[in-house]
Amino acid sequence: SATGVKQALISLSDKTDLAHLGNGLQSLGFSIISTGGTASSLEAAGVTVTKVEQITHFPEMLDGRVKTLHPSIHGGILARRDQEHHLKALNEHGIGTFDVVVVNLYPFYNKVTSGAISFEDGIENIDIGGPTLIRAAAKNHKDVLVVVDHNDYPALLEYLQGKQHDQQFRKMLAWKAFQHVASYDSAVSEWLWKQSNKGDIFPPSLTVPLSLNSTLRYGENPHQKAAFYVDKSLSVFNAGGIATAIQHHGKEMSYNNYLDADAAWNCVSEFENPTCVVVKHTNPCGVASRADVLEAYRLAVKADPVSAFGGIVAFNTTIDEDLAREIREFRSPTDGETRMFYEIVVAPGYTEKGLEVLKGKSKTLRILEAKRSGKGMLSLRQVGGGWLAQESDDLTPEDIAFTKVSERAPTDSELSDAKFAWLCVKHVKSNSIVIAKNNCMLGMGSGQPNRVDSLRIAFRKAGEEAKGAALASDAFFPFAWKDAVEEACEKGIGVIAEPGGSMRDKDAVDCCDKYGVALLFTGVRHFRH
Ligand code: 93A
Repeated sequence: SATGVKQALISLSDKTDLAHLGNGLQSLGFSIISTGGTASSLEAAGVTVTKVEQITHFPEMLDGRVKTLHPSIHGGILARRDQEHHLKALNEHGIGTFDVVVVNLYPFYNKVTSGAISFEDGIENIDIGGPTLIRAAAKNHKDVLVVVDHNDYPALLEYLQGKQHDQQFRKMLAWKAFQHVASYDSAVSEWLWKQSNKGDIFPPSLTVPLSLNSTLRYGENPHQKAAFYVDKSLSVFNAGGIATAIQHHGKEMSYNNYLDADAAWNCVSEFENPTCVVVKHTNPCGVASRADVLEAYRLAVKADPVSAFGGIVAFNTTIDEDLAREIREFRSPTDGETRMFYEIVVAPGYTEKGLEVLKGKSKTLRILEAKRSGKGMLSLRQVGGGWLAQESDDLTPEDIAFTKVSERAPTDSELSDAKFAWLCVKHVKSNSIVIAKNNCMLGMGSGQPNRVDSLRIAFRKAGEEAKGAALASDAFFPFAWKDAVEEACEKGIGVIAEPGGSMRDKDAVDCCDKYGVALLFTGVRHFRH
């Protein structure tokens, strides 16, 4: 500093590892300046501290709103050490330079997500002085080391001891500092938006605080570099979903693993009864609900054993020892011999024994524990140069009237099959057709550029079992209605559920009446592109 003493400014809300930091800096000959609470903690740890007030000759005022906002502090951080007149100005005013600034902010984020706090309390938890210190130090990182994360204390001390000479260290700290402030401000702005707008989820601009969770081995293909970011938005973080899942076992998650696990988890989370969903390439290829979850599992695999091999298996119930054993041992219905192989198992929980047994299936099997995703989420998808935002598709069969438009009304079991098929079809990529019976998906067709092909694929998978089953179509049957609806009727389907709304609706009704098939209009569709 100007007086030849090295000075460090420390002001921390999160005081993790503070004693270690304070002692480390002190033994390196630093004089330590701190705000009230931090100074007390340092003193308690046996570190000698100068209070900020002794430097500013001002008391902390306005209930702490103004503590460090003073030229004696900010001059000492911002002065350019290579500019004579800067140093001269410091000298004239008796200001010493700071070489190290360690700050973390008021826990605004934790406060506003911890439950009901008043608007006034939220406002008081907006840190002003802290970000100002961080930004000033980060701007002058050439001469000031700025630390915002206690995980960086060891590296800071090593750097000051001359033990590490990373040329980029100062820049990395400055980058991290601005990131820290930026995500802090985005949390504040998101909260304010929510406070001032009645549930409108589309603000005029979006600041999504995305935090790097991990770099991935590669993207969809090995020649694409990839990374995984976690959304730290107030509304999204802690709202469940695959990004916050705990991995108990197995190989690291890949880019495609995240996509598939997300699809499986979202689908299985829709069901109330014990349910198993098998996903391959983001599409459910097997879905079954049963009081006995072991049976649900076997049926979900049997729906399409070829696709299920190497797939993702999701449950909405805790996996206990019996179920784990069944998952471990179950042999492919294709040959009755090969044990089924999966990439991932995901469930809301595991018993101790269940987890142990499942871990024994293979070293690589990824075992995930996830929380049900919240509803009313903002869904974002990238297109070249922009993002599309929409509300998540939260409609369930309970929200929908399955209106009979045919002569014949569906039987109770047909109606229940239609609702089950409808819930499945929502999670299959468009154009999608699902055939289901007795709470079990028998066949599905997905992603075809026309509905007739999807329908043929679904029937091929369902085979003879399609007779008397329910068929759901994510959107109405357009001019090709005749092929599709008639084909379904000819194959012996019992009931069809579709949105309706086509100019040719009447033809579809007439066709169903001709075959005595029950036709239900949902009035809503479930495109998933
Ligand atoms: O109220 S503030 O916005 N005004 C300030 O001048 C100020 N200076 C530091 N908050 C301020 N801080 C914050 O106080 C820091 O960011 C840190 O989180 C906290 C540390 O306070 P204490 O040392 O009293 O526990």
